[in-house]
Amino acid sequence: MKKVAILMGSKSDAPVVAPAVKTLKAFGVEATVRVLSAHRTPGEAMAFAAGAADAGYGVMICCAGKAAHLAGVCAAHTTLPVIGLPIKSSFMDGLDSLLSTVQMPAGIPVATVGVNAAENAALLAVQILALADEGLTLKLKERKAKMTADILRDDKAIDEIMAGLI
Ligand code: RP5
Repeated sequence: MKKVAILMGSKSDAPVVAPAVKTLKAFGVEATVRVLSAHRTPGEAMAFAAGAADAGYGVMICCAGKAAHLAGVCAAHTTLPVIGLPIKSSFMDGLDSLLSTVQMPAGIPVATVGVNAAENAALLAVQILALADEGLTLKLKERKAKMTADILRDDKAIDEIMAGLI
């Protein structure tokens, strides 16, 4: 199975990124986590992205806040799918990070998830890898079935829950 590379622009991003690592682990997907910045270590970030396909990675998840150019820079240097995870900043609740990740010029797509949406970034990576892995597809189906069961259980209990709140 191909691996997933998770790059974050700063170690300060780690608490937000952690659920992505946990989710990949739950699916048995091998992940490499690196701190590489588009601005502070541009050469290293570029070299990692350029070599990622040959190194056995199938997807890259790039996490950054503020002027969040990491995903875009990586996407410029690889043909692998790049998932952008915008990290909430102290400015506009992370709208700056979201827009600088998602608004890519034509030709260099970045599949951007929501601000701080680390679990979704990991799930999207698993879904991409699952295209070539039936075992992962099965696990994804099981997870969806559990989610459905959980919501239906909540639906049954909602009158009781509301009564406790009123
Ligand atoms: C970005 O700048 C990082 O991804 C981080 O979200 C933000 C702030 O970095 P630090 O100043 O905390 O290192 O490049």
